[in-house]
Formats: sequence, structure tokens, C-alpha cells
Amino acid sequence: MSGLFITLEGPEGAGKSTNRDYIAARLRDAGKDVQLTREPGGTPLAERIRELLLAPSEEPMAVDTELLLMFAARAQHIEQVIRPALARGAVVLCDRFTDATYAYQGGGRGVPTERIAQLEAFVQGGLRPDLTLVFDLPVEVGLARAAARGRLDRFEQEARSFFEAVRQAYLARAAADPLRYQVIDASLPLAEVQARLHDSLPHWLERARG
Ligand code: T5A
Repeated sequence: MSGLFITLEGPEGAGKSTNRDYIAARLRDAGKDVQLTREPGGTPLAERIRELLLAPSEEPMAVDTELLLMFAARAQHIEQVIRPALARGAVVLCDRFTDATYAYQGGGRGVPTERIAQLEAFVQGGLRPDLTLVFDLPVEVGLARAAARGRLDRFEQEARSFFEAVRQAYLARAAADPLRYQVIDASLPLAEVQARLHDSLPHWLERARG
């Protein structure tokens, strides 16, 4: 594969989608072929699985159901979108990927890391992001931003302790592999976050290409 696989991660309301569009615009200015996508979702079928995952429901979703639906959507997304884009040499810019499974299902729900790692190997083979940007901010700031948008999805209705665990899981993963992860202070004003992205991105991309 000759493309570059970049993922954006972080707790709720961290600004991933906003900054994904900003990064895509900078990369396109530099003449890159950019494939924008997101998880769960990214293909029509995977977007239908996303609806199942995010819709609040009377029937509680079993933790393993949630885990397997995340990976079912991912398998479809990888086959239909991510691998073809990488094969044509594109930069794939993906709003959440498997780090979200480690953070939400692992940190938040308590699924053992080894079980997630088994599914990751099964579904992805050797596919891993080249660069992961973790947009980090205090839980209450992110939840306030998400709440300002209106109705809360199934995850956004979780307790604050769930999101604290999610945040800590992201930070622990980033600390364990500082070459792949860049932690960005997403509590700063948007203009400041984007100024930092503007200044650091070329360096991160160069390093990710190895
Ligand atoms: N999930 C996902 C799992 O549990 N396991 C998995 O494996 C995967 C892949 C997906 C849900 O699924 C879970 C995690 C999620 O709960 P989602 O909608 O894709 O849901 O993810 P969210 O995090 O909910 O997306 P959000 O849209 O809430 O957050 P973003 O994308 O981080 O934030 P964004 O860019 O939409 O910004 C939110 C608001 O804040 C403002 C923006 O203008 C916007 O209004 N904003 C700022 N305001 C002030 N200062 C800044 N620096 C700002 N940056 C953005």
C-alpha cells in the first residue's frame, strides 16, 4: 500500500470532525488525493450499522453486540473504502477507528484489551494507522459542546465516569506509542488548535511516511 492512513480520535465533542475538514483542506491545497471518511460508518452498509449503534433503544445493547457491530462495520469499511484508497495512493483521513474501540469498549465498557486485539487482528490483518491525532480535552468541556448540538445519541447518554475512562484509555495508548500518536490540546480556541495543526502537520506527515 502506498497511501497514508491518518485517524482522528478523542472523546465526545473534541473537534475531530471540524479539524478533519481543516486538515483535508490543507492536504488538498498541497495537491494530495484525500479520502475523507468516518467510523462507525463510511459505506452505505456500515452507515446502517452506525444507526443501530447510535440510536437510543429500549432494549439494552449487550457489550459484545456493540463490540462485534463496531468490527462488522469496520470490516465493510476497510474492504470497500480504506484499502482501495490506500492502494491508489490517497491519504485516508478517518474520523475514529480502532483506537475508539480500545477507548470506548475497552476503557468505557471494560472489554479486555486482548479480546479487542484478537478482533483487530482478525478484521484488519496488519492494517494500522500511520498517524493518529488524539484531540484531548476535559470531559465536561466536550460533553457541553456535544450537548449544545441537541439530542444526545446512545453513547452521549453515558455517565461522566464512562467518558473519564474513555479519555484515560486514549491518553494511555498515546503515551505507549509516541511515534504514532500526537496528542492535541482540544480545549484551546479553535483558531489556536488549527494554528498548531498548520505548524506541526508537515512534520508529522513526514515522520509517518518514515
Ligand atoms: N465509537 C466509535 C465506539 O464506541 N467505538 C468505536 O470503535 C467507534 C469507531 C460515534 C460514537 O461511536 C463511538 C464513539 C462515539 O460516541 P460520532 O458522532 O462519530 O459518534 O463521534 P462524536 O465524538 O460524538 O462526534 P462529535 O461530533 O460529538 O465530536 P467531534 O467530531 O469531536 O466534534 P465536532 O468537530 O463535531 O465539534 C463539536 C462542536 O464543538 C465545536 C464545533 O464547532 C462543534 O459545534 N468546536 C469547538 N468549540 C470551541 N473550541 C474548539 N476548539 C472547538 N472545536 C470544535
